[in-house]
Amino acid sequence: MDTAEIKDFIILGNAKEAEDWTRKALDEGMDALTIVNEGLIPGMDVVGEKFKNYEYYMPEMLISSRAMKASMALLNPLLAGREGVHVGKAVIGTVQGDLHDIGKNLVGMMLEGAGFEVIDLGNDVAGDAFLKAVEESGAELVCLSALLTTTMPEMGTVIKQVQDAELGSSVKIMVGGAPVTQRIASEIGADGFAADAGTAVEKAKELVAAAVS
Ligand code: B1M
Repeated sequence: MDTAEIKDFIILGNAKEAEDWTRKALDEGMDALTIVNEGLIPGMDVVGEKFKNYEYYMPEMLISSRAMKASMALLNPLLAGREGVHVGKAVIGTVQGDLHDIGKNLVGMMLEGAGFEVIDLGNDVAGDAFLKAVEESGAELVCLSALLTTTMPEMGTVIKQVQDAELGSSVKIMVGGAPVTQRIASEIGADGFAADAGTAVEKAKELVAAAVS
């Protein structure tokens, strides 16, 4: 089977076809990570580009995201159960007041695909919830997403809350989302910033290595 097919199902938002294709590919022995890396992520990359170019609007975005989730539901248990690919534990969420979660979900999915254990708190997440999740899970990384200029400052609030909890250098914080820049990330005291889901994985690995050293 050709991963170009699942990529197209994601772009077109065909959830049923994406699910059936994934099931069949796994039955035929295709590697779960190959499906993520060669099918789902490139598919969502195209969807993201179409968004930027005003070719796709919210409904298309949501149905593509639903197709991706249908496939991921079959892949997640296989990725999570892999021995030797666990590279770190990350708590991820969209900050309080912000309901946008498509990009955050993509970042979470990419992290899982790369071997991270991901604790997804969803959207509109209060600082206390981030802190509680970190303390309970022992995660080395907190990933904050914000899509609104009005909710970006909330990332700074969460960062301060985590810093005040004195967890030391064992916890690193990465921020991202369309309006976020490296300059803003530095200003609010984040340890790292990534502009997209692909670079988020590289940055996450870098930060986790720094957290445990
Ligand atoms: Co809203 N929205 N929205 N929206 N929405 C934007 C963000 C906006 C730019 C649209 C516009 O005006 N042109 C604008 C924000 C303006 C601003 O603040 N500067 C906006 C607004 C104003 C609003 C409302 C206020 C509208 C209203 O009600 N008047 C409202 C706010 C609700 C709230 O949150 N409280 C609102 C609501 C919504 C919906 C609920 C309808 C829906 C969200 C559905 C959902 O997410 N489940 C929605 C959507 C879909 C969008 C747009 C159209 C698309 C966002 C998206 O999913 N992009 C957006 C306009 C646009 O971008 N063209 C818009 C695709 C996604 C893959 O990209 O999220 O950027 P993105 O994620 C990328 C990177 O940013 C990065 O990686 C991802 C993949 O590469 N990334 C990270 C993201 N998080 C990261 C974290 C990291 C690292 C990288 O590390 C931790």
